[in-house]
Amino acid sequence: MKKKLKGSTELIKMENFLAVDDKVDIHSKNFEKIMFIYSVAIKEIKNKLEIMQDEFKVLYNYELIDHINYRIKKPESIEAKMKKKNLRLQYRDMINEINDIAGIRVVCPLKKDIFSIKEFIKNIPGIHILKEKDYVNNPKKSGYSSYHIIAEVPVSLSSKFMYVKVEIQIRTMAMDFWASLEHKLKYKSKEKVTNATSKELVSCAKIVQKLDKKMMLLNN
Ligand code: 0O2
Repeated sequence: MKKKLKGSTELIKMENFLAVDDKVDIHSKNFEKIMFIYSVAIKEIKNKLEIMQDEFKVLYNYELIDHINYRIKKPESIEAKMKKKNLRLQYRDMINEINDIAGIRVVCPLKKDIFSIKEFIKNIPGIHILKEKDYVNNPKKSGYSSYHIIAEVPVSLSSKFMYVKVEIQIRTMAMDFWASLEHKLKYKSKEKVTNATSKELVSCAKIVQKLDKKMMLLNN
């Protein structure tokens, strides 16, 4: 669908921005162009989240958001994820199937904040929510806990306007502590983690859940 917006700004699909049937080449100009678009999407959503963070501090004297991290997925990790998902190494599959090329993480003090933040995000004007994954109420087998939103964020360039996919992860400081360590130890490690270590990690995740519960009670 193509639609004219105000003036000469044209709504285009990200797929129309380049030759999507081309093979993904992480050293090409095309790849650089796409990564630029993802980086603009991150700026757009980061800006909104920072305003939310300041708004709660200034207007309500409440630290809703402790900090915000963001990243563009490394080219090698994009390729690796495409191979793992058995995708064709074409831009079309990369754009349509890899949801976390642009990733932003919102870290908050309390578990209840996660659900407030996700509602505020869903109400941001212009944002399209594509998918939600509640690993807070349903942690992964690994013990991983976080709330994920896959959304399309409006990106405006000088004469083009498009929706770009971003993955937003929302988690408490305690969940973040666990996930960062586990990620270093297991998720990205070349070495196989033993069953015993995996079990220890699951038991640590349970301690994190208890901690988050206690912090909520204390806060109440
Ligand atoms: P990295 O290095 O963080 O980028 P889908 O969106 O359904 O097509 P996907 O992307 O596998 O499939 O979804 P999922 O399982 O929700 O994972 C998305 C991201 O969540 C991961 O990205 C991690 O960042 C994080 N994540 C998921 N499971 C775990 C886990 O067990 N431990 C930790 N520490 N993080 C996890 P990547 O690309 O896998 O990794």
